[in-house]
Amino acid sequence: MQGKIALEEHFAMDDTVEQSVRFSSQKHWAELRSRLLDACDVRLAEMDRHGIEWMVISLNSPTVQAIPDAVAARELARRANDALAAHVARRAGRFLGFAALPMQDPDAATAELTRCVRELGFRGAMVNGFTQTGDGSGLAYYDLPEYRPFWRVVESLAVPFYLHPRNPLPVDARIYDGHPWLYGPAWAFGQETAVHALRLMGSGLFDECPGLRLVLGHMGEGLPYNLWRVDNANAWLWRDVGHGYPAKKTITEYMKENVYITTAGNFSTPVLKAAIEILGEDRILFSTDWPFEDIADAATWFDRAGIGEETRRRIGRENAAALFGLD
Ligand code: GRE
Ligand code: ZN
Repeated sequence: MQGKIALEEHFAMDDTVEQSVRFSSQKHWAELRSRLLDACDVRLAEMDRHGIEWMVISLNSPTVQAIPDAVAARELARRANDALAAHVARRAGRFLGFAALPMQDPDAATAELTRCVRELGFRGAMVNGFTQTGDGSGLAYYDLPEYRPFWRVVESLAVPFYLHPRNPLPVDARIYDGHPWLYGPAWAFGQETAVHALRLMGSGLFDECPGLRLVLGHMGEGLPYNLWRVDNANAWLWRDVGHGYPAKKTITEYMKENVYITTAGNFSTPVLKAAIEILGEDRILFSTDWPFEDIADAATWFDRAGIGEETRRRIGRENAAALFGLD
């Protein structure tokens, strides 16, 4: 399919690229590193070869979210966003930007997103999970009340917020002790991000901000498959014993009304078909997760998946075009 739009697509800067080394084998690191640092040429050639017209680019993970010092986080976010804006400007018509945000300080995050959208033309934010605070052991999840003014501004700017994975801190991940393969994309990323998304939905955030749009990668981090069970349990458990679910609707309703999922890094046709059936084809967006995944793998799979041409056009382009106001 020609004209695809992809939106979980990463780059790195010289001082953030090393954070991705742990996700690579030694054999592949030189290539992954150069693809992360490549602003343009390799990326664009891959896009041309595989029918991707637009790529929304974002900084690698966890970077800004792993800096407990709010001032340092603000400076890195600003520098990354300025660098990304320069890349995007060089390829107008092909590249768009997602802002990195210093969530350590909700006011600074609000100001940076506003600057990125209004002055740099960015189309939303990509935030790498919880933010570390204090001495680095503090965790901020964005359902906390201090983030509500931030969310109201995201809603009013009418841009999506992409919640991207990061690993849990080791102290919070004893279940993975002795099984390091479970960290990262194999399991921990999805587990961490799914729970964060559930916190956002269950907090009532989307009742207060009904126009807010959240994006989850990796086919929804496992959530579509489990929605029935989450809502079923919640329907009879929460009411009389105070389960801390102030939200007005079910998780399924928020997933269908406020959340988009992308195909980034999850190229399984049965999973895609289940997601279409559970959420509807208008909630799903094509992405690759370059350069942690190959554009060729993502696009070859997607272009051939047995979902029908009209559905393919919606997921491959039209849903994202509508979300970003592109066509
Ligand atoms: C990602 O950003 O999506 C990612 C990583 C590291 C490994 C795999 C992966 O940052 O998908
Ligand atoms: Zn990613």
